[in-house]
Amino acid sequence: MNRELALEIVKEQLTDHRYQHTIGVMNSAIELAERFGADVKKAEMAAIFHDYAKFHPKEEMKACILAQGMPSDLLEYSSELWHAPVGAYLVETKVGIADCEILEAIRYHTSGRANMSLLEKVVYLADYIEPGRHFPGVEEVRELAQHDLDEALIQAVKNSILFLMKKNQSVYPLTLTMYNDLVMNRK
Ligand code: DGI
Ligand code: FE
Ligand code: FE
Ligand code: FE
Repeated sequence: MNRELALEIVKEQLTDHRYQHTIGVMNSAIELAERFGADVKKAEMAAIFHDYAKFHPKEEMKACILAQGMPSDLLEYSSELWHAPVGAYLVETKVGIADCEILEAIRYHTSGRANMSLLEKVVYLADYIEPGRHFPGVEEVRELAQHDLDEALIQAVKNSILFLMKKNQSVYPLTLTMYNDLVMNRK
């Protein structure tokens, strides 16, 4: 699928603001893929579709998680986590993207996980540093992303965990696993 068609398909699912975010993630993902040697075309596709399910009705996402045998512990944690695995499923079944690497990058773009593939890392980080993001600490992550993918990811996931903890919110176990994995395998 080419970029124009992909963007046309995803635009229908998103608000204007979220579509602009998607364009930012696409451009950042391409840049990171070029810099760190990931597949640029796959990074572009995964980025375009990463938030495909962002505005899917919660009840439908819940039903999808149960019906498709996705980890049911997702339902105990923030509903913000759901659009990632549900998005991967919809992008496969409704959009017709069959590439497993692209689908996994969509599936894990919110929670992260241990042993992330290069493509998963690129999409996760692009989602965090795209030019439209303005949260505290993002500039430091952007600078790290100039030369060290894993250090940038550690900083990004650490910021996210601290952000959730400051609000006394739960942290999904895979996110903690992502942090531990990156820190324990630090070069
Ligand atoms: O969809 P986006 O807003 O572009 O970004 P995202 O898919 O990374 O979603 C992040 C949201 O998910 C953010 O509002 C925080 C929320 N969230 C809730 N629980 C967790 C969580 N994010 C992570 N990484 N881990 C959690 O346990
Ligand atoms: Fe998202
Ligand atoms: Fe994210
Ligand atoms: Fe996003």
